Amino acid sequence: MGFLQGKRALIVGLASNRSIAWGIARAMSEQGAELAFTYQNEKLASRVVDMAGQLGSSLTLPCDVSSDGEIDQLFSSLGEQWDGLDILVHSVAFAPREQLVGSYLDAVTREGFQIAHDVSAYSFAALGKGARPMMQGRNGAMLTLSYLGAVRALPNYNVMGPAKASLEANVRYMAQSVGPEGIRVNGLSAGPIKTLAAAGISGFRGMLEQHADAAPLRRNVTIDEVGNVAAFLCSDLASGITGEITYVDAGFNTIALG
Ligand code: NAD
Ligand code: 0WE
Repeated sequence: MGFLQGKRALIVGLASNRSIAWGIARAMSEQGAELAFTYQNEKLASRVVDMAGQLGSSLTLPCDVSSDGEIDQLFSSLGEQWDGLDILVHSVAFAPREQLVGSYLDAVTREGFQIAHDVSAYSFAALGKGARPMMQGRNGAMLTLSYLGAVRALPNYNVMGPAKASLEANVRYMAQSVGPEGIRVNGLSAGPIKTLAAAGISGFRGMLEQHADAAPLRRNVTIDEVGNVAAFLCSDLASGITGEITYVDAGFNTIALG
């Protein structure tokens, strides 16, 4: 019997079969969880419906996380299908593309900063607010995806760095807020992986190579490795862990002058 048997998980952030959310969904499904998915817009709907079907799920709902109305609608629709929720996975980030090129102070604008923080950091709190009533009395767990750029400055990640720093602080404040209800909140900081969010970022391939060369394990991580740790963190096996950021990066963050 899987260690997520009987748990219900809502996965936000599936876009393709390369998405980190897909690795997480597969791992959670393997451990016996029942899944629901959201899709950002109608363009992604058919793909998400198809992938959900591959994991035996027919519960797919629209949600653009920049809209309070769509988040409200999401949880009212989910509440009609499920009488409770055990797991919320937030695997969403966005900054306008031109924010992710060149020197930070050249690229950053008030609007770019605001959008990056809204979609990539506030949305976790917003979804957490929506999920909280459905998680009462059942040892719920919330998880978000972060990146090393939250705590180290690196080229081109730019405003996403401050947004991920805000996201990681959100993990700690959300954990403190809902801990008394038995709900845990954690972050998983993944190493670089070639997904849609990484596609078209100039120099990403070189970064993947440098990362693999320097990391203690001398390779990059897969969405399945991230998925397995995500499944663990959201399971009762991790009942003593909350407010924490766990790195799944082949050890890269632990070294210097690798
Ligand atoms: P991805 O492109 O597969 O997933 C990003 C998701 O964000 C997509 O599903 C997209 O639809 C969703 N999204 C963006 N704006 C949205 C909005 N307004 N409303 C709803 N959904 C929205 O890429 P990914 O790499 O799987 O990214 C998932 C998470 O993992 C992100 O938080 C990212 O920062 C993080 N992460 C990625 C890497 C990497 O190298 N790929 C490394 C560490 C952390
Ligand atoms: O968090 C991310 C990427 C998030 C992201 C990606 C895009 C591309 C498309 C946010 N917004 C957008 N906007 C778009 O228009 N990662 C951890 C992957 C990533 O992105 C980088 C990286 C890494 C790693 C950008 C520059 C440098 C390194």
